[in-house]
Amino acid sequence: MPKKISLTRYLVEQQRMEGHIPPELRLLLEVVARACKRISQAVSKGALGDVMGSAESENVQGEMQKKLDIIANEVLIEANEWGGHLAAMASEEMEGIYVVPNRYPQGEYLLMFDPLDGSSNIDVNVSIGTIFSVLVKPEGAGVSEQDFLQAGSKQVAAGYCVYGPQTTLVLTVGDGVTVFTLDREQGSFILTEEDLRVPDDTKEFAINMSNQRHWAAPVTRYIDECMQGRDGPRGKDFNMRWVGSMVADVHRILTRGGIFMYPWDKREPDKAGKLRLLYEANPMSWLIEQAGGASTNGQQRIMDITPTKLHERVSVFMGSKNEVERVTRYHSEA
Ligand code: P6P
Repeated sequence: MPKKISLTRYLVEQQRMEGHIPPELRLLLEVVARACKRISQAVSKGALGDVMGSAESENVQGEMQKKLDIIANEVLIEANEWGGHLAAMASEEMEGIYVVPNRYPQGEYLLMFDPLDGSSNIDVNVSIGTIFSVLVKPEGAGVSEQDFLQAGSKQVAAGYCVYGPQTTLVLTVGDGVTVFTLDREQGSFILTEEDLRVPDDTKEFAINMSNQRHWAAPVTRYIDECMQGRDGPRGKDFNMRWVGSMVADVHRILTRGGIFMYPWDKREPDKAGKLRLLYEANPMSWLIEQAGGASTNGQQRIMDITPTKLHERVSVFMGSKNEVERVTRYHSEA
């Protein structure tokens, strides 16, 4: 167990010692963490807080919005817009970018987030989370949607906060993956794990099996082999987990290994996949890679993909390196 220091002290020490975190980025990360604390409080109230259920509105993805989706989005916007560290924000819950209003100073960073991922689980008290990604705004006057369309390899910070039995913030700035657990008595995130490592191999896969008849052949081949267990070509039995909340599934994989898959399928052949590249797949891919895992879309490294639109979707295979490489190889062999 590392020394029990607060997120604030960790970021100050990282800024002073490692030079990884310029002052403005440290401020950004502290503001995002503070917003996550507020979201955690709203989420934990449940039915007591009149925050459950649908908001009777749809988001840009055409998905029914939960009240907490909108609350979480507003908390992140209000927390970040005045600090002077951001030029603009983008969110799963907003069609266009949110440019920092002229009444506030503009900064050099771009912040993207899924304010409350897995929100279909809100009403049934299953873990959900906030996913965020930080880019540097390209040189030049003003800010536009085009400035957000950078490959995931350009991220300068990425993380998530999972609202489960514990509220846990998982963060990378390119120097490994660090875990902070919310101490509700103190009201602070406390460092609880450093340098998280995803095992190269696993016996656990995460996929929504109800979509099996819609998968492409390489995915069917990979899962069939896992299901054959120790008598099949893999020579070992596998287990399956699917929470239906990416943050919960990826947190499990970062903690004990596994492979998370949300592949393209025939239901919507024109869509690359269900998950979004900029504020779901890219931040989670960086965390997984920083912990020694791998992340592809079946053909290439997800963080090498240059987005063409803000809410671009992508097919996702991420987690234990040897499993991701195997299912990616099956795609190239198909
Ligand atoms: P399905 C949540 O809506 C989400 O975007 C991810 O968090 C999750 O992994 C996936 O969708 C679950 O999708 O089709 O299994 O409900």
